[in-house]
Amino acid sequence: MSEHTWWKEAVVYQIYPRSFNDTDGDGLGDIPGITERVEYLDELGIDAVWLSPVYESPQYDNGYDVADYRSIHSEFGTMDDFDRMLERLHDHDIRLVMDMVSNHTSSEHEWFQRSRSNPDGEYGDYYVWREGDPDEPPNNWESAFGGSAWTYDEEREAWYLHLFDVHQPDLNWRNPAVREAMFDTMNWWLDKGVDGFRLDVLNLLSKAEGLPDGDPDGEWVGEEHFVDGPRIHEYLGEMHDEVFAGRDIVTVGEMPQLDIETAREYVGDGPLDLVFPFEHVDIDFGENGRWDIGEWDLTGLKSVLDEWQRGLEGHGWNTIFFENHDQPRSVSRFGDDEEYHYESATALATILLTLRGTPFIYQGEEIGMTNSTFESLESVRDVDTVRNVEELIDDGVIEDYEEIRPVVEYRSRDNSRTPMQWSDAEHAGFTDGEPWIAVNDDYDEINVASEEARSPSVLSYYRNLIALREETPALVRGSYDLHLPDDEQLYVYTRTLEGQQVVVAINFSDLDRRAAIEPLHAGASLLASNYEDAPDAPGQPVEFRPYEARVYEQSQ
Ligand code: TEU
Repeated sequence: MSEHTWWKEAVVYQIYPRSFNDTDGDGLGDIPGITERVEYLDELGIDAVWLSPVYESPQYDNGYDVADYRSIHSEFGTMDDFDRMLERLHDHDIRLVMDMVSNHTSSEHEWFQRSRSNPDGEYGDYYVWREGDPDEPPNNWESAFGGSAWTYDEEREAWYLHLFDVHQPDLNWRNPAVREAMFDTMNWWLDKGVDGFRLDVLNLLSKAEGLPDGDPDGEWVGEEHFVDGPRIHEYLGEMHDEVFAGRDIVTVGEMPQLDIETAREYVGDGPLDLVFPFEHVDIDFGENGRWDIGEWDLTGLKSVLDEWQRGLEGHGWNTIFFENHDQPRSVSRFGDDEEYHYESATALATILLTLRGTPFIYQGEEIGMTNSTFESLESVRDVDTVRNVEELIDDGVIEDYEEIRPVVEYRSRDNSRTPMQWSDAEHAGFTDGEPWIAVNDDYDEINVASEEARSPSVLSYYRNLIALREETPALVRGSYDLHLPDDEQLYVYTRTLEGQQVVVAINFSDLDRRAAIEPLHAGASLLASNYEDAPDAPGQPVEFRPYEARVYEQSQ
């Protein structure tokens, strides 16, 4: 962990550039589109932007397949555009966190091209190659996007590993030259003035010696040999020393399959400031995993979040998030995107902005954007969804798309990738052209302009709560305690710091509820609520309406 800790006080906003704001009419968001909206970000009150990849890329995985780490994808703009955006953000005291993809590159990256054409050359050992029978992959590892993690390359006459798409070959981190090349790249961006990195699938860099078969019944076949692998701490230690040390930056490792014990090794005295775990957003997986919908309940959600809150207290620092570009929309998933859209979106905002940790808001979450509809597989753009659905059909698990459509509309990453809804103009004011993915049908109701005109609105609630967090030390640094852990409806916790105590009490359900909120004193005063007529002083028992959230302050 670095000695600079501005990121503990920061609220971060994630921009998925492809879907944020298009200024040149090609239907794809761009960097000038971000620059144009810096005032909007400033008004929201956020302190940093995490920008999903904008590097040159063939875009098979929307930029997570990088073809050149030091140039900007032309559809997004130029390096001059980037510099202007960075300057504008900094003028507004907003920091910029880049997304660094270091586990794999695009197959169009020059390194891969040279690696496949010349096994004995400088780049020959840059990727994970295995020779052998072209009909028999080297092991049974699976790609996160479905199917084998290996593809046979006719040119090199060898197999290469790709834990994600076939166009995303895994780098060979055992090779010191690969590590040096990635560290150089990262230093290059930091020297340019960016303020940190979100590091893509960072705990997958180290693959087990000999690449042994994984448990064929595992959730992600092979994971025991590449998640938190044997040399991961060595690699991240080096990364820390070569890149992060002595800089005033933030580092966030994205870490699939991470548990709390392992997380403690990465943050605190470990090499990173923050990690993104996924346990809390995996609670609604079904019996057959991600492409199946399972039941979730509030006690389950509270218990996972509580475990992370307590598990890192006094040791490291949490990230708090419900959405990103890989997750469906939280109001559709955990809330009620119809009858209680405003109430449940703001109840979620309350949790996001008052738990202990650095909150990450994903674009559109602050206006309560919802899951979309995908009528056919042709309307789906996400490589993860398309490949997995095709595999389920090929394997005979499902007959056709229609059978899995409800799951896609619940879970697909495309749900969060539909264009940002700025207004009720054509294409939600996102583009003058044809958007690369269809705009959500509800854009005429849910959009920034209408949120700005309406009071109260999800957007105004976000603005208020971000400001409140900023001016309330207990909400940032305060210790955390959960109350009523077994209550199926109420989410109640306190944040306490040097005599100041904040009590957060939320009725996370669509039913009324009357309950005594034990930690609340008679002298408490209301700081925020998503119901305008919530009383300033709490009478006991408290009467909650559906999804009512209240934040009180009291002396302690
Ligand atoms: O995601 C990593 C990851 O494991 C998942 O969140 C993944 O998106 C999916 O749900 C499959 O299990 C990161 C990026 O955030 C994602 O957009 C990329 O597709 C992926 O890595 C590969 O770079």
